Amino acid sequence: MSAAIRVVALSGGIGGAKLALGLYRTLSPDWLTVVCNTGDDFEHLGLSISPDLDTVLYTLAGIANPETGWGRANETWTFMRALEQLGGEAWFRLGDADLATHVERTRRLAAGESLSAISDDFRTRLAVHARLVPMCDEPVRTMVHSSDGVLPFQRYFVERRCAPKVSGFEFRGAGEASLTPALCAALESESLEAVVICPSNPFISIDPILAVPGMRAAITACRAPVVAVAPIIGGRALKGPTAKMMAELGLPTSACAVAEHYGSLLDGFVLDTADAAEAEAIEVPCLATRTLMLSEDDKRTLAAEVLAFARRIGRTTR
Ligand code: FO1
Repeated sequence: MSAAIRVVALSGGIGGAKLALGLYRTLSPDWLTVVCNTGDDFEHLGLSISPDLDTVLYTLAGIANPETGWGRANETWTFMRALEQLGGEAWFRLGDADLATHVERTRRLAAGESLSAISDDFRTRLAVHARLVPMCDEPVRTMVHSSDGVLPFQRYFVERRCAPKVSGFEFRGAGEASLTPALCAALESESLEAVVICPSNPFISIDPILAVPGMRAAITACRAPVVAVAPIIGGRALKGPTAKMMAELGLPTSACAVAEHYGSLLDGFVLDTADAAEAEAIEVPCLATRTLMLSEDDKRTLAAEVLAFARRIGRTTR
């Protein structure tokens, strides 16, 4: 199974999915394994919701909502309107077609299937040839320590629109989680050429993945270079609360601070040309290029550049 794996990408939702799509379109599709954050997962309306897995699944399947980046394209909202009318919880929007994903995942989890098995089946049914693996099969829940108290991730992110000031994060359940066979196989692959940390939020999208016991060690032990792409351009995050969080955590809102956050995990770092001057202060080799991904071409070009850079720098002794 692991024979063809050349690239492992670590991803959160929307920002990470863009580069994952670029990698998917650049490589032979079955060369790619995307490891998705499941710290954002939660139980809502009796359903098991896995937002980042679904965002990557829909994006690679070409059925993601282009306006929001999450949910499905051409969605209808009959269920949500009816729920609202009955006074139900409407702060987290589940479209009619998207609902099918959550209902089916919930049924299969209750029947004893693992999240890995369900995700693999969903991606096969939606004709996605890359492997899509959750960071683990056990429930891990990101809790946000904030000026409004300790909040479950989606309450902070969607309901309160990231307004509370953050002071830290907790990945509840991570201590009991373990690496899945699919993930181990991907990272141990003899053909692995690069591990790419997508331009996702380091604190709430990538750190939960790295919090799974054994994950850092497995990444460090793999034969390929590890390259991260900065989610910050010119001191700002294009989407989402990365820059706001960094400021609230007392960090500079810079690409350099992101590289420092990943520290010795990295063999190389990709930052935007706007931040090229920061490369001098970064301890690993850097590639300064355009990291803004607006078009399909941007995604493919950045993916190809990241892979060429990884090949060029190779693996340092970690
Ligand atoms: N994000 C929102 O801002 N509002 C929503 O109502 C919302 C619903 C939603 C439903 C399914 C799904 O897979 C994702 C959804 N998201 C929504 C996105 C999600 O909350 C975040 O983007 C991620 O958790 C952060 O990566």
